[in-house]
Amino acid sequence: MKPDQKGHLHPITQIIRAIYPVFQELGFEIADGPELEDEFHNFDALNIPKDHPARDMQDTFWIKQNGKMKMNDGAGEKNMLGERSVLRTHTSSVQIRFMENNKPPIRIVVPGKVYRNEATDATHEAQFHQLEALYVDENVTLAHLKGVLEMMFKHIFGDDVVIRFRPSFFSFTEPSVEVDMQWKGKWLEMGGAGLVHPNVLRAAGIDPTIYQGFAFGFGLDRVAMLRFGIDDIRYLYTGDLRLVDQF
Ligand code: YSA
Repeated sequence: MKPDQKGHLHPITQIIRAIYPVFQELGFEIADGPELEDEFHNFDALNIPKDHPARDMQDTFWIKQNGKMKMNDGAGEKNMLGERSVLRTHTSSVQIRFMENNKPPIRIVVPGKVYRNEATDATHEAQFHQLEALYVDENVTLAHLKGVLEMMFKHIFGDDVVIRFRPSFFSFTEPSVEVDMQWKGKWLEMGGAGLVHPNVLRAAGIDPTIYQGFAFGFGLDRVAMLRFGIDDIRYLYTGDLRLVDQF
C-alpha cells in the first residue's frame, strides 16, 4: 500500500460500531462466543429438542470433530472425539453461554458471524452476520423490547423510521415476534424477537418465577445493505476492495 492510501472499514464493521453506542448508553456490554458450537448451546438449551421440526428452520452445517479442540469460553481444552458440532446457525447460542456464567441483571449485545447451509441469492448468504441482544431482569416486558428496538432503528435510519411486530414462532421465546421495518413503502423483515421462554432461563440456571427477559436477533447484513444502498449481500463477502473503498 502506498503511504497516502487509506484503509476503509468494512460496511458490517461500520454498522456494528454505529449501533453499539445506543446499547452502551443503556448499560449493555458486548459478549462473544464460539462460531464452532455444540448442539446443546445452539439448539437444546434454546428449547429446540432433538427431532423437533424447529431445527429444520435453520439449515445447519454439521461438523464431525475428531481430537481435541480449544473452546474460547474459558472452559479449556475439550475432547471432541466423534462429537457432532455445528457452525452456529445464530448468535442466540451466546445468550445461553452468558446466562450460564452470569447472574441477572444481564444486558448484552452479541455481534457475530453465523452460518446456514442454504442456497445464496441477493438477500441470503451461507455466512452472514447477526446482532443478538439479551436483557434479563425483574419485570421485563414487551414494551421494553419495543422501546429498545425503536431506539436502535431510529439511530441508524432516522427518526421517521416505522417498525412493527408480527406474531411469529421461536422455541426460545414466548410470545415471539418478527420485526419488520417500513422501507420505501414496503415492510422488510429485519429480525426475530420475543420474551425469553421460561425453559431457556431454567436451562441456563435462572429462576423464571423471579426473572423475565427479552431477546432479539437481527441480520446485520440487511441493515448494512439498506443503510449503504448495497443491492446484493454477496458483494459484502467477495473481498473486493472496490466495494469497501466506497464507504
Ligand atoms: C429470535 C428470538 C430471539 O429471542 C432472539 C433471536 C431471534 C432470532 C433467531 N435466532 C433467528 O436467527 N431468526 S432468523 O432465522 O429469522 O434470522 C434472523 C435474521 O437474520 C433474519 O430476519 C434476517 O435478517 C437474517 N438472516 C436469516 N437468514 C439469512 C439472513 N441474512 C442473510 N442471509 C441469510 N441466509
